[in-house]
Amino acid sequence: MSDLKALSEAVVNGDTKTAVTETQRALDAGGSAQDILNEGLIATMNEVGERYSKGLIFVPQMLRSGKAMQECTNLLKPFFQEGEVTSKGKVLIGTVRGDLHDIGKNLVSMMLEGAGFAITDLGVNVSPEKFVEKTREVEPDIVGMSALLSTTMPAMPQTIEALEKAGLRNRVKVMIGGAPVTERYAQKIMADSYASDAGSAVSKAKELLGIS
Ligand code: B1M
Repeated sequence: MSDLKALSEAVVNGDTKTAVTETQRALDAGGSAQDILNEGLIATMNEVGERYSKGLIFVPQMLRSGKAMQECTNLLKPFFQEGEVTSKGKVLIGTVRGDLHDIGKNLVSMMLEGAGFAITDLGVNVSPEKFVEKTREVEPDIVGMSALLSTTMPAMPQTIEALEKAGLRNRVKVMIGGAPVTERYAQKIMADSYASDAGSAVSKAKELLGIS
């Protein structure tokens, strides 16, 4: 899809206005929202990460790219809304303590919501105590945790432990994800499920609750 090149460039440059225009242009040209998301946006954020790793860009540029991506994702949201909310189950989701990355977590929320789950999104930098408090209040079927930093991954087992101590662990399924997280890590910390991307988060969530 050559049209997505301009979108990708705009996201890399943190040019939100052009990125949004290009997203709309791609949709108007009949592009699928899924392709625009995967090829135009997610792939571009990986490129942004590589540029940051190589020292070609710095945190402010990364932040601008993130903002551009979020705005474009908002435009795509209606295309992923198919199911009837609340019919599938309740998901409490957040990015773990110390971690401010929310683009992936927001995509997972968007896809789950589109598939019919009711979402309570706790945002970023969510402490184990907050997860516990909200689990009591919301009574979710699934607690979802996202982490993008290797340094914040330990907050996942800490949250699971906090749920255990509060006597809530056996009332919920725990799903985890985020770029540094692996299936193996999920098994190690005794999470119930791991999803590598937003699409598989939906199938894993359904699997966890035994629905098709
Ligand atoms: Co940061 N950052 N960042 N960053 N950032 C990474 C993660 C990094 C890999 C960049 C790099 O070095 N190449 C690196 C982490 C290294 C590591 O720990 N291994 C890094 C760093 C170092 C940092 C700072 C420490 C930089 C600094 O300050 N010196 C700092 C930390 C701040 C903090 O959190 N305390 C920081 C800050 C930021 C910004 C704020 C500027 C910005 C975030 C903006 C925002 O989120 N609102 C930012 C960004 C944009 C990135 C990169 C470039 C892009 C992340 C992203 O949005 N990807 C990232 C590089 C990269 O990932 N390649 C990087 C797109 C998104 C769709 O993918 O989040 O992986 P992802 O989500 C996927 C899956 O992982 C999965 O589904 C999603 C959709 O398919 N998934 C789940 C995610 N959560 C899930 C939960 C589930 C299931 C699946 O179940 C519940």
